Amino acid sequence: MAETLVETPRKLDDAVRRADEHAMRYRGDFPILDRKVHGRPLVYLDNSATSQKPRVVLDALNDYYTRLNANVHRGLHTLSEEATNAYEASRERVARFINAPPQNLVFVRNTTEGINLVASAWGRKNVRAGDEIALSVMEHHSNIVPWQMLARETGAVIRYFDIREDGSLDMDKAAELITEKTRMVSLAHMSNVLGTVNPIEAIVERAHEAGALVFVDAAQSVPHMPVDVQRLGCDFFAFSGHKMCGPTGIGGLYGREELLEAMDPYMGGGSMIDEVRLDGFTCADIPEKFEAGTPNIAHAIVFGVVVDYLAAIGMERIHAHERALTDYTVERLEEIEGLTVYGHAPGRGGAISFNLDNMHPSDLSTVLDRQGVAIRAGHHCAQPLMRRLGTSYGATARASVYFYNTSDEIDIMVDAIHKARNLFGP
Ligand code: C6P
Repeated sequence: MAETLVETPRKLDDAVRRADEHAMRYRGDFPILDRKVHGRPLVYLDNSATSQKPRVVLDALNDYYTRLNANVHRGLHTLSEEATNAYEASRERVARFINAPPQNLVFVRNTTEGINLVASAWGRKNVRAGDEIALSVMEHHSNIVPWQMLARETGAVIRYFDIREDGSLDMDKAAELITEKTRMVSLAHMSNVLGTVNPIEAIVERAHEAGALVFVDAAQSVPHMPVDVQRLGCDFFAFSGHKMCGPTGIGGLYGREELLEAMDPYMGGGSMIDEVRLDGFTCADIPEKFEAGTPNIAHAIVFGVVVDYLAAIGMERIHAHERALTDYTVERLEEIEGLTVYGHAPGRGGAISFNLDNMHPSDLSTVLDRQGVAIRAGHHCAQPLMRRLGTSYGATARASVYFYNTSDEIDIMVDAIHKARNLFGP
């Protein structure tokens, strides 16, 4: 490694050493990683909440406003044409990143908006009283509340997959939970609390047999592993740019063509229409039908730069890096007396939740912050899961890694947890 953050005499296995080398190749791309917090080098382990942004993204944003700024799909002047071309070229690149046709990719603000769009625009048209929607107890609130709103409005019933001891989805109940009454199965691809990667292809097979659709909440998977919506076979799929090195306020919603075509618009206004008369309107084609109003042009264009940056690193390599670092993190955390790690499903991803006996996770997070270590503490927008896990404070601490994190940083966090333990007593 070109630079070490702490001196640790630990023997690292080859996979972790490769992950460290990989991280050191890219850390320099992220200016924020050079800053200090409370006089200590920043150790940023809150990547599931939002990732840091590389210089190419910062530069692209500056370049857009410096050189290109104009509204899209409206003007005939040069700037507007160039901005429109860049916006649509970015759609193509982002769509290619998940192996979707560009017209099937709607630019949305984030995963939350993608789920709300479908729960509202598809749900109101297709869900009736007594119909069922299947979710799981590990879902983020963004993949629970929009469906609960739809259920309230329509009289539909929501049923939940449980989890097994290791935090994996309990598939034994799949036949009971997905029946001919089920209209939609909506699941996280990767849990933001347990790191569990759910068996989407098996769910899709079961759901389609029963005549139900599948929505994949991919907020935590797209940034961290290769994904191919056509291979998954899902019907809808949503993700957020800010968790994958992009800016906030831009994300993607993929939907199968015939479903998007058949759906009514989510919002009305400029850009989503073909024609408006005093007695009514007709809609634009997909995906514009779902992009009412001036979109987040700058960030949509930068999203294309983001996926090119990640593709150049290689999603397989990012995934391998994080698998090695996740195993290392879990192993090191479990050396700490009185510490419980939640989630041991095989192939789990790098959102690693844990609790120390007799210490509120917020206190732990505050002590770690004093050492320059940023983790998240709280319910992680997954209160039903906190209850299901029986966490003492309805909360956990969570470290979440990305491809720029090293084992040295994990060691710094572990040392800081030991300090917190000494401070608050065992
Ligand atoms: N989870 C976390 O710290 P938005 O806010 O729309 O970009 O993403 C929502 C969302 C949906 N599903 C899953 C599985 C998620 O993890 C998130 C965001 C962040 O865990 C913020 S609460």
